[in-house]
Amino acid sequence: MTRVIFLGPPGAGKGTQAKTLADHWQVPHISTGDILRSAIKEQTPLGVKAKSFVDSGQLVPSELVQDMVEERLQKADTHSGWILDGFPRTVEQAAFLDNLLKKTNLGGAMVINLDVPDGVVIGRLLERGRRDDTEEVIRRRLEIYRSETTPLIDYYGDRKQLVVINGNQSPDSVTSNLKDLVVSC
Ligand code: B4P
Repeated sequence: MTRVIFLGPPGAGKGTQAKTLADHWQVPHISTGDILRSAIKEQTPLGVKAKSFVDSGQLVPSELVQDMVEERLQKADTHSGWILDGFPRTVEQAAFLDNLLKKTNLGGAMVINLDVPDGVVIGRLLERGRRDDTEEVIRRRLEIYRSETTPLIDYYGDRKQLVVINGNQSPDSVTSNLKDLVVSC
């Protein structure tokens, strides 16, 4: 069973790699950012609550995202595995996910940290130009990444679940490193 979690700063290529590998491994790509953006577009109750957080580069309150992930992981297409992109982003969310996985008795996941320097991710995101890709919002997302998400590197490192991949290479080279890694595990 393929269960992979992508960590990394905004713009590290989590979404880019998760999409490609989900096709390759035939498992669902679960992106909390994509689910939130689609809820915002459709103006669902979740979307209305999440909008101001996403637009300003802050984390959406964990209880909203956790409910969303729990519901998604109960769908039938997750039985053969999944790729989680953008979740967990805090130690609280990681502990929540651990509990959820314990309940299913199917073991843990492999956690991949895509390592990319700040200067490179800022350039990539400015070029992408999504509505939350303005310089000010990108800098806020990076600050929050440092304070809230980097503790997960130790969290998963201590649990021997973490692998670091150099994300500062061409998308194809990163994909090839990731395929080699997961085949060899
Ligand atoms: P996300 O949608 O997760 O966005 P991201 O971190 O900016 O993007 P990612 O790393 O996936 O980069 P991508 O592959 O697209 O989050 C957005 C917002 O949602 C957050 O700020 C927050 O508000 C909210 N949110 C989401 N999850 C949450 C959670 N768990 N808790 C609370 N709030 C949450 O790549 C970026 C660009 O780089 C693309 O243009 C791509 O083409 C390019 N690129 C990728 N790989 C490249 C490479 N190797 N070389 C050159 N360019 C590359």
